Amino acid sequence: MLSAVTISLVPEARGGPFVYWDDLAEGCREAAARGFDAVEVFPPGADAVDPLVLRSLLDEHGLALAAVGTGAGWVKHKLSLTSPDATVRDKAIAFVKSIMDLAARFEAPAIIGSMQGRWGDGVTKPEALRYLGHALFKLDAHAADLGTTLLYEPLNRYETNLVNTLADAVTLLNAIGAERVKILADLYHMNIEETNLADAIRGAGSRIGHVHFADSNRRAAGLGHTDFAPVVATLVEIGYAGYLSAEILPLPDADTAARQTVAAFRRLVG
Ligand SMILES: [Mn+2]
Repeated sequence: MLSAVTISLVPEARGGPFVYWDDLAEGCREAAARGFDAVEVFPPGADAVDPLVLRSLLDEHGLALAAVGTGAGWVKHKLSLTSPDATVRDKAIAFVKSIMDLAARFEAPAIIGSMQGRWGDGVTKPEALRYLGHALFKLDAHAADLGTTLLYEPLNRYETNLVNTLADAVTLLNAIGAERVKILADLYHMNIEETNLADAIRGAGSRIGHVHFADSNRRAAGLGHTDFAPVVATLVEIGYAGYLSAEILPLPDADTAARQTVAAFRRLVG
């Protein structure tokens, strides 16, 4: 397993679970100084990141790109894959594709989290799940064209009412036959929704393509009450070799959160 840390370039997401903010170069410099293997970037849009600049920053600091978030499509542009408006759904798919195109240049996946939206306000649950399945089916094909993968993230009940557990995500992905869509297991969301973290990870098994490494309160691992030992043991058991990416609040400050994460990662993973 490898370590990663989040960098947000989206002012509208302020208060969200990102360690570094606003400055890609500074975020990469700090990530490398703390000893992370990779960065996970949350951009306002695909055109906000110059691939040549990102490439030189990653090379300069010996970092990889772990993943790229698409949440700004919702936070900034109010796009959703399950909007009642077909035009909005199409724009949401186009937004995700543009992020996938950027990420694929770095052999990284894009993440679908808040872009999945929710049912209600003109959309029934079956309709929303149909829209989501349709979107993931199309995006799975786009991932195949790019030779990449896509990450789909179940969220806790306060952030979506569509898919809250890893098991429900497996059911959804099996139903549409998606081959290149992997599940993002976010340990903070799971802490709210799963009966048992280890059992949920074991159940999703090889479907898991990325992990958001956060404690029970969305702070750095070790600053909440999650027991990480069985979580990491189960990730080892299923053969998970991807990232543990710190999508966490920068508390008490970004540097302390980063140092705490690296210390926990080294203690747990070695
Ligand atoms: Mn997450």
